[in-house]
Amino acid sequence: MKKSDVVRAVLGDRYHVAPLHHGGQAFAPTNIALCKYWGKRDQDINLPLTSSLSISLGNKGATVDLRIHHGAHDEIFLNEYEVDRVSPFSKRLIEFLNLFRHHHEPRFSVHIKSNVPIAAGLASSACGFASLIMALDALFGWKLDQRELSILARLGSGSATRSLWPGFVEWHSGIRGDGMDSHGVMIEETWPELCIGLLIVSEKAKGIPSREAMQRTVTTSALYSAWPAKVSRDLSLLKQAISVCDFPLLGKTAESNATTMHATMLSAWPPITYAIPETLLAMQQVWQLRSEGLSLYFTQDAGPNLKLLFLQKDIDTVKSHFPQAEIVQPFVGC
Ligand code: 2P0
Repeated sequence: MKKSDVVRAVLGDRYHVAPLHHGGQAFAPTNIALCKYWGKRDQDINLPLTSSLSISLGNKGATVDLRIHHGAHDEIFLNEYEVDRVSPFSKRLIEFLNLFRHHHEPRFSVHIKSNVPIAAGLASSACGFASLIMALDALFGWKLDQRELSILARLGSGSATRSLWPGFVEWHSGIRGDGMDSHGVMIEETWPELCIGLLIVSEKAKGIPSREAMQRTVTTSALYSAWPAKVSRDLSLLKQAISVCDFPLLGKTAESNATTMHATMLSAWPPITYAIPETLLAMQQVWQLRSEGLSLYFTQDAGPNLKLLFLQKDIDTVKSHFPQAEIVQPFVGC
């Protein structure tokens, strides 16, 4: 199955219709996985080996402003700066845009504004591709539903599948070869007291792309065979925790899911770790505070930064120990 086959299947007779408007604009939140997506059953159309579950970060994410451009090439701007057309960032984006047009026509001017650090393990590709597919939908006037948008966002980046909704989202892995059953599903429950602290220990781009790290883990780690069962257990624990607002259960399950994912990477060959010394120091600080009675947990993605998980009642305590953390309340003000 190729990406273009999926696009054709989703768009049907809307495939390659002329744009309805001159522009389209959309915002998508970034999302943090509480149960991670790590490993693919299809690398071309980003089908995962397991389901995953995330929380979207309110107004932290990306806004895409897409316009028809009458120049010789697409132009891409990130936070007001033009990005080199031949950079890996632009190439990936242009490759995605090409799925929806004939022979590079129409050309686009793409303005992306992101308020999350790019490539620091804060899922910038997730909100980037989710907002891009929504902006394309607005520009072409396809009127796709959220499920269809989620399937198309997945072609840009797996984690983008979950960035079409606020709050908790489960990405069902699906079993079909064409991936039509592999999309996000919103979990209705909200949890206003839930807080996430973005603890940036480094804004440097990650050394190894998650795409490559994931594949290396699947093919070389002896621990990976235990991962699908761990995910299935953690998904049901997380859904239980969300349904009854059991914070220690949510925190413990999310932290253990993340440390297990990183253990599979460390056991890959050549070994992979996204942690730097500051990451481990922050982890130890969380464990120390927890042993002293604070209900504080973390999760970590494909980068050195941690996301702290805690409840609103502990905001001041968390701020006093981690003054540099940016605190997000995913369910407040949305
Ligand atoms: C996640 N990550 O569930 C996991 C946890 C990183 C660690 O999804 O190859 O950029 O584009 O499908 O989505 C990062 O991988 O990978 C990711 P592709 P993606 O959030």
